[in-house]
Amino acid sequence: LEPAFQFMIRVRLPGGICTTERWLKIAELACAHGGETLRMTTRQTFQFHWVLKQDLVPLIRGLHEVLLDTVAACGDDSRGVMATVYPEFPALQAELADLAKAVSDHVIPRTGAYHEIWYGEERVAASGPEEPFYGRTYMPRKFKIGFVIPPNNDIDIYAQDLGYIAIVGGDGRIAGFNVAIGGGMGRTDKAPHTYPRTASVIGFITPDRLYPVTEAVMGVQRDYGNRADRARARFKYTIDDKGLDWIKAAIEDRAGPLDPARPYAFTSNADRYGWTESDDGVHHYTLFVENGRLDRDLLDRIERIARVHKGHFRLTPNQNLMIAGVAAADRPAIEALLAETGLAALNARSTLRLNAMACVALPTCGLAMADSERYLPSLITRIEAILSRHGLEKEPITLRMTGCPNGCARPYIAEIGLTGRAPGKYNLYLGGGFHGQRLGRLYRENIGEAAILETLDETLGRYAAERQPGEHFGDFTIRAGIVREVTEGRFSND
Ligand code: SRM
Ligand code: SF4
Repeated sequence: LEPAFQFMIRVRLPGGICTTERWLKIAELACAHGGETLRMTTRQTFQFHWVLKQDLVPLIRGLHEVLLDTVAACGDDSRGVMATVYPEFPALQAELADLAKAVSDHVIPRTGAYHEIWYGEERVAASGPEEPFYGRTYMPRKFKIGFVIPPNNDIDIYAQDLGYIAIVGGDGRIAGFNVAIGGGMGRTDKAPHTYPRTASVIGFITPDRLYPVTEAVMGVQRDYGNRADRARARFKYTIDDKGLDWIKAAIEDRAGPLDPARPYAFTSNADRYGWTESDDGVHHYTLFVENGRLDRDLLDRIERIARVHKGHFRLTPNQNLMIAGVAAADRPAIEALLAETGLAALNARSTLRLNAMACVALPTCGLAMADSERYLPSLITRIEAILSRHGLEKEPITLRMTGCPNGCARPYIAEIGLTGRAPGKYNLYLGGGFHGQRLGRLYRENIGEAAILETLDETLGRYAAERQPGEHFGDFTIRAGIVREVTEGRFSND
């Protein structure tokens, strides 16, 4: 008898944009082939879990019916391209989402093998090289691209291999992008040559240079990235090994000089919950979905909205769902459905919970050392009690947990980061920047719940008593000398 292999399937969904038609299909496929559960991810897409081998073909063909696929959702290539969801500037946001899709289409592998394997298509002889950019060996490692419009850093630009920070001109249009390179979160325990790194801003380009610059940056990593040691194969290490100036010069050799970076400022990396109205009079509702997990009940409730909603959905980089593009006249009907289905009540959560994320971890992630998604909700309940004791329940504090040091929920740039070491044991990081601009530092190693709560009680208690007006928790832990600031882009444990 053949073992019943089970798989995780990740969809390619640039910018997290999902039409209602696609939503309904994806939910149907999750119920038919994915254990009646669906996961919205930290890179704005869907993951199916518990997919048995015999369900792979129907699921992938089902996605194809709504013109979706899983190309480059995994592998040593350009991964899911992110784009801000923040609805402040709707026209710019739409432009950005289109660019994210265009860049994604431009840099994904061209191979016809996917079509042959999954859709049963005949092999067509290629007229030139099948992979003009990737060649036979692809990238040394995964490569992640994202687009953002300040002041909200919802996509965590400093965690991307290549980030584009939109600079808006006096005419209200995108004048170009600051280029940020070398962000990444993954590290390995007991391997100090691996570390998270925040991206470095190296210059500014006009929008017409997006393709050549993307190709140049990716090309430099393709040609100079470390192919001997997988643990050091991400772009961040190539930059640190060769030096930022060397890498910048290599990019400019291929794509021409970059202009000096232009000023910009971020204020937060959180989602804005509930209704917002953009300046074009269109409404958007951001719904909190704890850790992005959609069970059958939630899928059924959201389906009722998908059946009447005339706009689209956006998956947010914080694992939440935006019901986007609701015309003023349609808002009462959506509002009524949100109330009737009880979905609106999901947003009535503590500020801490609304600012928290956990990666999947156990039971499906083969790399997990500890629980994350299954554990964080109950840990938050206990931290909420600490916060109310100190009168901090309204204070926005980012908290992120992962089940291993790979950092899939970007914990190293959270104000409180917890990464799994062993069942029930976590490393605790403090001092991360409120809008994702600074790495936290390891504060307590391999501790269990009692020690986590005790440490947070103490540090949050001091924060309540000693903070300055408007001071964020991460900044406070540094000013108060609880942790030393990480001043370099790369994380240091010493
Ligand atoms: Fe991740 C591997 C889940 C975002 C860094 N990640 C995995 C795998 C596929 C485990 C594996 O290789 O066997 C996890 C699947 C678990 C499961 O059961 O579903 C997994 N990663 C996730 C997701 C679903 C977490 C979530 O809760 O949302 C995110 C899916 C993103 C997507 O839609 O494409 C996810 N992973 C990230 C991020 C965040 C980001 O990209 O903004 C990171 C940190 C940024 C970075 O890449 O540096 C991240 N995942 C990793 C790493 C460490 C990479 C490294 O440089 O060392 C691994 C391990 C690996 O690649 O070998 C990994
Ligand atoms: Fe799995 Fe580790 Fe990523 Fe969590 S951080 S999903 S445990 S690889």
